[in-house]
Amino acid sequence: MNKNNKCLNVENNEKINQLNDYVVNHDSAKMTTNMGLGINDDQKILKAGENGPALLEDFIFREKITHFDHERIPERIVHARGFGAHGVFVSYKDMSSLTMAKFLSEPNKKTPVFVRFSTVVGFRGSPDTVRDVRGFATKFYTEEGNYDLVGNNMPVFFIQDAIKFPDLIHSLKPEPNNEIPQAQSAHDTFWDFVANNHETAHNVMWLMSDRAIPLSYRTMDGFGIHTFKMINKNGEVHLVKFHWKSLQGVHSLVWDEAQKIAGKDPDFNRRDLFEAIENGMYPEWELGIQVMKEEDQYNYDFDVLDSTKLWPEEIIPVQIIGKMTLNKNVTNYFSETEQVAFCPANLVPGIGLSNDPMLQGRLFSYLDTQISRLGGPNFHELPINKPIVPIHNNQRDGMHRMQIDAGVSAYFNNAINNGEPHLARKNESSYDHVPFEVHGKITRDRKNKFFDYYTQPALFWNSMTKYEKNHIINAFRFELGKCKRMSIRQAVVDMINNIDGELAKAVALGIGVNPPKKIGANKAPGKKSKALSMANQPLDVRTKKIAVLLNENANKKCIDDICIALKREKSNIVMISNVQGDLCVKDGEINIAETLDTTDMVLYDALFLPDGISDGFRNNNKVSTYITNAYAHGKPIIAVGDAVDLLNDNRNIPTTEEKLMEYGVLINKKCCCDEKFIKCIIELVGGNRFFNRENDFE
Ligand code: HDE
Repeated sequence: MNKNNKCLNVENNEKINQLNDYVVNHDSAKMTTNMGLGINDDQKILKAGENGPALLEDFIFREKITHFDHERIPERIVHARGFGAHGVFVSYKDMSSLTMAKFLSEPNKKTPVFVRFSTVVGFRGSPDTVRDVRGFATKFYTEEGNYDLVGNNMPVFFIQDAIKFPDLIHSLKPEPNNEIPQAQSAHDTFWDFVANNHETAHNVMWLMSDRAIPLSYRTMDGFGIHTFKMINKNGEVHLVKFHWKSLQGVHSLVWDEAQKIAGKDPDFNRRDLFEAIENGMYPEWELGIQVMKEEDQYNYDFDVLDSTKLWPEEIIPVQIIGKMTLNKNVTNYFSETEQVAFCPANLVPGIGLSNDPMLQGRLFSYLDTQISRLGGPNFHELPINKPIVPIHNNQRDGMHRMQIDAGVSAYFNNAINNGEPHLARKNESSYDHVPFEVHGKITRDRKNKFFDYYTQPALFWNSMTKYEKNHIINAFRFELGKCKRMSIRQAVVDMINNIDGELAKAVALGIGVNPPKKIGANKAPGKKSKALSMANQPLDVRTKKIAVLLNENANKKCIDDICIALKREKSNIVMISNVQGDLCVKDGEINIAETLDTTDMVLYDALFLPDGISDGFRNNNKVSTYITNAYAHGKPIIAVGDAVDLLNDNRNIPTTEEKLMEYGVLINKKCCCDEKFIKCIIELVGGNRFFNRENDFE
């Protein structure tokens, strides 16, 4: 078997070796044309005399420019903005009682993976931190072929039927007359779609929640959304939903911060993932499944084929079956992340499809879109898409065919090639569609439970803490407040009234429309699901970014004591002052990485104001903006020695000592940093945000 079409060893992560075979290193290399001809000048065009016109004859120029002219491919219609990384999936246990999928067949089985995270709406160059659903697409390179789990960071979708997808996306994308706004749902056409398609209610609640502005790709969960099937060797079928549970905890930005980051660092989420992997802080997710017996599917108040409904985890618990670690950045963004092609129809034996009308439509769309995006039917041969098992069939030719198919028979049955490639034999892995009976008339109708649009959104609303509810109300007010047509605002308020009347009233009061005439009763009275809230998620101090503001009066010992302890915990410390370079402070030198202008507090998780800086930074507007933003966005603040005075200047920050820790402000006027104080810092920096600083909703 030749090198390019052989079975690779999954244990040794030979997928990476396979990719490496394509990596070209340009070190110590002579420049050539694409034909291998040596080039000694590619900076000046060939001309008829020094002052003369350029010559068409200059094939070196023409080749360079022609390639440049064609170096863009169409961006993805949705999920255009994304970032990917390689990793490995390790199964925890033998799942063969549920599925014959080999990558889940024994404990500790390793499978190489590639994951691409994305936003949905924005163009390829749009900012990372917009309010949007995030894509969470995973390609498992298994020994039975590629398996793609193409999910999102929310467990439900906006619509119930694939045929409506173009309508949804047309309403979400910038409006067609002026292509405004970019990467935003806050405009008339989206909310007009929502108001006239109430099946969107559930996903809209998630979109208005903090889940839509993740702090990091590392701090998001993932969901396969649809119901899938798991099939074991005996042909027994179970219904499953897939979950990725972040071991970093699920954490988000706050809206004001997210908007500011969109300008200060539009690459915020991709930079975070890239740097975490470069620094060896590999993010991890556990794979979980919810399992339902086929015969139980009608026992619930939701339809398992409805993508706008979740299976409450309290009713059907998530069992954890493996762990994924992302441990390698791509070598080339375009070749890998841009050219990767996912498809929900990329399945392995043991995993099957349900009749969810969304999922069924997706099976068609993904393959279809790749053909125009990647320029033909051979995109599976691109290194990132290539399985780790050999490919043999009678498909031939097409744009950019790389495989050189030997022999004269490209058909089946044949005798010329002894009937090869043969159909998989009993002892060889192959895919069977699970047989099941279908009754009924051809119809476009749906079952009744599909039309219950409001119960699960109410469950979501009821499960939120007070601050999460406030954030949702604020988000609705922001988004609807951007709609020019008052009739759309009113229609959405009336729609939310079906979920919870108090929510509808609170939204209406902020956007100049009437609260509903009759305040609606909550649609899921007394019901909650703890799994839906993001509050009290675990979080640790590793990879947290701490901004240290300093000037020439800073006390170096104080900085060293605290920073060394935080670095030991694998936090990232960034020194910020008025100018970059080495700064002479009282008792030594400190290298300044950023200035108050080149960076911003919104890019950090905590603020440290060391002893000595007070005089130099008093009345400095930039410094007070750092402090104000850190406080407004719920971030821990540590102030030592005279730097405590800088906090006292900010009227929002509590000054009563016993309240300080409760509000995440840690001060030490004595400027000595004993062990107890440092322990408190680590606990504070490693904890959650302090949303109790926010005003209650008015
Ligand atoms: Fe997608 N979706 N989608 N989608 N989707 C695409 O495929 C589509 C849906 C999701 O990082 C496109 O390769 C239809 C649900 C992700 O490359 C396209 C419907 C979920 C990604 C497409 C849906 C997703 C895509 C665009 C309605 C969560 C990015 C480029 C039935 C379970 C994958 C491409 C990546 C991408 C179609 C709904 C997730 C146009 C028709 C539900 C994560 O084919």
